[in-house]
Amino acid sequence: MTNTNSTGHVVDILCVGAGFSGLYAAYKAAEQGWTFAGYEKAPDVGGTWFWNTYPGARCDVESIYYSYSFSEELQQEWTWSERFAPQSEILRYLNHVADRFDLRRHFRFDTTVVAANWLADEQVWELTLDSGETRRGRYLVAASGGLSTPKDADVPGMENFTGLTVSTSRWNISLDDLAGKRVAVIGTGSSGVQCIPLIAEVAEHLTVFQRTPNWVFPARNATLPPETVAEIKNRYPAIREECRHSPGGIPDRPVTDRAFDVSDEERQRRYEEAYERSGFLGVGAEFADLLTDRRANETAAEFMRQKIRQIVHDPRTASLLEPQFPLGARRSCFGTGYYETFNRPNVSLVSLREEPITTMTSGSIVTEGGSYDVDAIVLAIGFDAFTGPLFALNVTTPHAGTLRDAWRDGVRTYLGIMTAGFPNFFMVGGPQSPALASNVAVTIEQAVDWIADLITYARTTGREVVEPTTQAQDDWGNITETTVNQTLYATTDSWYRGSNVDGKPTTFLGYVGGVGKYRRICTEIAKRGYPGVMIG
Ligand code: FAD
Ligand code: N01
Repeated sequence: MTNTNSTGHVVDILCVGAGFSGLYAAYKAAEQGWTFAGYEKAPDVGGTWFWNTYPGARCDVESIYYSYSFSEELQQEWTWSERFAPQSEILRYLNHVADRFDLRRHFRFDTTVVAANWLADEQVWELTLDSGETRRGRYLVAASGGLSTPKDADVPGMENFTGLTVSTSRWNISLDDLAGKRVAVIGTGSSGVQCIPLIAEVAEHLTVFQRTPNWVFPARNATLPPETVAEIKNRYPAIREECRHSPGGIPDRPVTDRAFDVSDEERQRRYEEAYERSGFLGVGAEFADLLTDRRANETAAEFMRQKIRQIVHDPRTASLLEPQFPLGARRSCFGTGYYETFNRPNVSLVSLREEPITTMTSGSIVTEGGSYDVDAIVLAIGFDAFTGPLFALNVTTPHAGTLRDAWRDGVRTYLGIMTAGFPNFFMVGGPQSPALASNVAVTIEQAVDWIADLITYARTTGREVVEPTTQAQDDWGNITETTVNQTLYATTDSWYRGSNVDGKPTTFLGYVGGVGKYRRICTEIAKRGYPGVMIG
């Protein structure tokens, strides 16, 4: 069970990535008695929580749910300090998990996988590492993350700027380095929304360059009192079970009535209550039809726009901050003092819709409307989601070619876990899985368990090679498309659809039917002996 396989030696499981997914894959392999060799480009475990160390980084799914459920001992001994733990605490947790279950020894760090080739004659995967060494294994698990490849800095003129430049997803400075400086933040998704208020506190002046305003709900973070922690620990198994069978991977708050089933006053009252509650079951989930009916959605959207106008003093700034796309149709943001930040005298907002960036000089950002002198630029421009890290693996088989070729017109998967033409290749939290719109920790555990069950099933019948049929894959593609087309997600461009990256095919990258329903589908398939999978 050690990560020492040399060329020629074949381990059971090769794995890329040592975040939430890779760590659980290593745990599972050890439990099954399988040999496992994991590779991680970072110097340590943590994945997302290793790389995204920008000020204000924290989860927005409550930590008591956004954590592993596989070990009762682990969930009893670990205590989350806050409702939404900061990045440093989540990283500490993942390090604790690695140590607690002795997982670190299964990974080689500071090692990037640059190619993965299926050797059809030998029926093994061969990884090429950045050192030039090769490693072989029967199964390849891409635990490489959905949001692990930063988007290229596609802002005009970046190469001219000679001041400090830092990206939220590869943060390598301290907040103090921005103290007293004229700072620009480009991007107002979840990362921008979390760091903007903190940068504003130290910068001499902060200019926020916003292209699309997003919906920002108050995070309402708080420390977790000991009695709440005790109560959770008491009920943890039941809470986890609820998460597994819920729509979003968090305990559900089922609503059946629709926005126009109630009076205007009642609707307003309920939105107010939901706004105080916040979280993923806040305003956007107050009525059953908010993500399927545009008129219904507009009632919630207008409620939130009013909040923005109430908070932000300058009417023009408030109006620039008001999103115009349906509430929740992109990944919503959860902020602490976000809108309030725009009332500070040292903060200004530039709408890139009104004045796009044309170029930069050594010390300024030039837009169609003017020039802004800055000492530092913070890029919060997001990720090449899902396909970015997968394509970088150069996964190739003799008959299907590269994954990039196979998915030239858009992603094609079976359950978001496998893909036709690529035997013994698995993705954890992959595209077309519920990872995009759920508590990802739940989806990760479920995917790893399902993969392990499939391998075990194949092996107990004396077989080693598993690959989905194109029919099963097409069927899954149709299910994900049909499901999303019933929602307002389908109406809006964002990384959810791949439209944030130039040239990327715009297919929706997730299954939005809910983690509970997805689990039922996957379990049923397993019970029926994996009818969509060729096992040989
Ligand atoms: P990652 O954590 O991304 O780990 C993948 C690892 O693979 C990385 O360490 C990477 O270096 C490594 N890797 C990739 N390619 C290679 C290669 N070729 N060679 C070697 N190593 C490679 N989800 C939630 O559910 N709730 C949240 O609150 C939440 N907050 C988030 C906050 C931020 C700032 C971000 C960016 C994402 C957040 N997410 C959240 C999504 C988050 O990515 C997942 O929850 C989860 O951390 C994914 O774990 P993972 O192990 O699958 O991938
Ligand atoms: O990235 P994003 P993110 N010029 O793609 C703008 C998770 N996460 O890192 O929308 C100017 O959402 C872009 O504008 P537009 C979460 O799942 C969670 O913030 O393309 N602007 C947008 O405003 C999240 O959804 C947390 O018009 C440019 C922003 O940059 C996902 O990660 C925290 C630009 C990018 O927003 C990604 O979030 C952080 C350009 N060339 C991340 N290119 C939690 O809170 C892009 N933009 C748990």
